[in-house]
This record gives sequence, C-alpha cells and structure tokens, in this order.
Amino acid sequence: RHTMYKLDDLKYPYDALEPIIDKQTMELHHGKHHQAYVNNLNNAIEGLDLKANTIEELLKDLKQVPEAKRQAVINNGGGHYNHTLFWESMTPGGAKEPQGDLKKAIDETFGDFEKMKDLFEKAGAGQFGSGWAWLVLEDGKLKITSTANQDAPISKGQIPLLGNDVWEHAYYLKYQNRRPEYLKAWWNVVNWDVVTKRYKENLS
Ligand code: MN3
Repeated sequence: RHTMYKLDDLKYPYDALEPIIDKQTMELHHGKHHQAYVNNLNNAIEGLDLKANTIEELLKDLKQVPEAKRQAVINNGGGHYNHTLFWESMTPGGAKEPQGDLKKAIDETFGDFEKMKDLFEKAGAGQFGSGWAWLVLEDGKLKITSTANQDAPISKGQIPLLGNDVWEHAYYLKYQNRRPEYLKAWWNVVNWDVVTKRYKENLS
C-alpha cells in the first residue's frame, strides 16, 4: 500500500499576512519550498510497502521506512508535516492569546504568556542554522523546544502545538539577518484558536 501526499491550498491569500510576512515570501514558501518537500517525499516512498496512511503515522514510526530512504523521509516528510501545521497555525486577525485550559497550562508551566513567548523566541533565535521553534506537549506537559532542519517533534514522541519556521527562506526577503525581529513580529499572525483546539484534542 502506498499513499501519495499532496499540497493543500492555503485557507487565506498569499498577501493575507502582510505586513508581517510578505506576499512573495508566502508564494515561494508555500508554492515552491513546501511543494518540493511533497514531491521529494512522494519520490522517496515510491514503490515502498508502508503501513502508514497518514503523514503522522509515517513520522511516528520511521522504522517502517527502509534505511536507504529514511533520511529522505525525515527531511521531506518532516518538511511536509511541519509546514502544514505552520500554515494552519496562522491567520489574519486570529485570536491573539491562548484561551481557557491552554492559557492556564501556559501560566502554570512558564509563569505567564509573555514568558512563554520569550522562551519560544529564544529557542528560535538560538537554533543554529535551519530549523524550527516549537511549543509541544510531552507526556501531557507543555515544553518549548527546537529542532534542526525538518526534524519533526512527533518523531520524538512529542505533540507539536505550535511551530515557527526559522529557515532563512521563511523570513530573509523582509527581515534579512534579523531573525529575532521576525520571531517577535510573527506572534501577530498566530491563530491561538487553532493552537488552543490542538491542545484540547491532544490532552485527553
Ligand atoms: Mn519553510
């Protein structure tokens, strides 16, 4: 059995996140970079007999992928999964703060929302080279972390709630070398409704 992955359209136009993320960056990031991860993932798994039906099932159990193809699946499957979560976590004019139980858990874990954002920005700024900053659930607890390249938290048993892409392709046209500025501005386009929902669904 063999799933072909595809790139979904964004739920908002490429210019919807202006001025925080510019239209050209969105066009290239979604239409070229993410599309390339999907294409390369499909090439990597072509002809393989995999148990996985979904990208989550694939990344949670990488041992099902033959060793010769595994790094390509980590890179491109992770690229597909991480970016899908990234697009879904942003919207123009979304809820600007976490709500309800997630807000409570953030306050209990990090002190308050501002401290959580600060830790997240530090994780993103401190990730050497390309990678991601994350808010994840691990053993039912919130945690700020980062990953290199396209490594996906779900491959380490963590559940990603929110991730920001700190590859230069995500911000360089507008922010150039100023990654910390991009990380700070990015909060303006995060959709906390979606993150709060993801938290509820995964806490069980
Ligand atoms: Mn990217």
